Amino acid sequence: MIDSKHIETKTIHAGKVKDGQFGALSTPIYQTSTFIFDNVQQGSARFMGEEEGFIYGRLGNPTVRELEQRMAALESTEDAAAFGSGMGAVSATLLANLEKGDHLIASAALYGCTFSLMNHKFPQMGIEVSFVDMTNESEIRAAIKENTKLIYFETPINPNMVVIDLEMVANIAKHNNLLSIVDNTFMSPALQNPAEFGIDLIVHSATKYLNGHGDVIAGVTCGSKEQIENIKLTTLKDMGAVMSPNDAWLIIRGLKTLSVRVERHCENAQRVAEFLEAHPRIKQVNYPGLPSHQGYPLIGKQMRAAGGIMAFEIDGTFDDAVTFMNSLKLCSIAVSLGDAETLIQHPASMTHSPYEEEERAAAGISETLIRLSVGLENVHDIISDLTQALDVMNSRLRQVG
Ligand code: LCS
Repeated sequence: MIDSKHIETKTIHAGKVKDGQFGALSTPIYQTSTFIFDNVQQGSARFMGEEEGFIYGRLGNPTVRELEQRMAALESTEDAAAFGSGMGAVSATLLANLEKGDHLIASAALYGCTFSLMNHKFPQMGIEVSFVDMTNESEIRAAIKENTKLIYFETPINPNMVVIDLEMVANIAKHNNLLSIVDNTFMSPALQNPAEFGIDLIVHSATKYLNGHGDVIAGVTCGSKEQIENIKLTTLKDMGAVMSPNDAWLIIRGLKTLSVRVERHCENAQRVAEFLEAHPRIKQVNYPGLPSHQGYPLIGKQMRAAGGIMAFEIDGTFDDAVTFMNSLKLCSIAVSLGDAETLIQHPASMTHSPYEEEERAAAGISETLIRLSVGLENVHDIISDLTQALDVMNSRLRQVG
């Protein structure tokens, strides 16, 4: 085991399992659904937890286990559990810690499907949710009730890029005996380690930066040994959103370049954000790397850099925004984020369509907000594409005028 504090070294070596059989450099893919026992006694001992070893693919797999160990090392937690999607991680982590009659406090703005799970499914299950402004400490404290079990949020928030103070929320949770859970998808462990600020559980959509190549749907939860064991023995085992060994292998490969990829995403995004902020047809840019952003003071404290994602408002109508997006040539109109390709999407009609119009307004997600996940292309090419699309929008406006 390599003992380094440096993220560049950790993404390549930390948690790696040495291949004792052939010394393979790259992790073997154990593409198997089950594992043969030497005899009945061994099978029984494994089921009883009296002997370590693999049993059946839904209960664990060596390739998936290596990814879990790598993620625990990267997030500085005791352990981790891998899932077949980010939503698999979110739902299994929440449901392992909630039961009928419980209450949780969540940020009003969240990824659309996480909001949908909490706003639609949880009430049907007798789980109550209070949606609050997570930047407002007194609003969080005021929402705590007798039956409150946990606090859940994202930082930066998908899609409006509001940054939440991890230490502030972790302290409220600790003083009130609540569990704190954060979705760290937008930052990845290359830029932010919530456990260092006292957050109990960290969920990821591994579909995004962790894998980084737009070819996998997956999720991971990191936390204490006790918490991860509870999730694995309840909602992961019995609800079954497990990760496939092939996907685990792709993510392990993706992790090796996480820190260099994220460094370039950040550099490119900073340049694009500055370009957009200075453009006369852009009304507002939400990017934590800009001094105008509410989260800027937390850079250097809880985030090592501002990341690769931003949201912005065109100075115009919804139709102008559509013209702009449809005129892009290099940037792809697609949901998801954290890939090599620059991706652009319209949250109100796409990722955040599970919100009703009034709910979106309450969560600070406007109808004209555009989200941009800045890729790894040459930044001049990205800016040229944005420029020409804004020019097309402008010329249409002049024709109409
Ligand atoms: N958490 C966050 C912050 C996300 O952005 C997403 C997906 C998920 C969890 C769920 O992960 P999945 O199950 O898709 O792996 N976000 C998406 C987005 O913004 N566009 O497309 C998917």
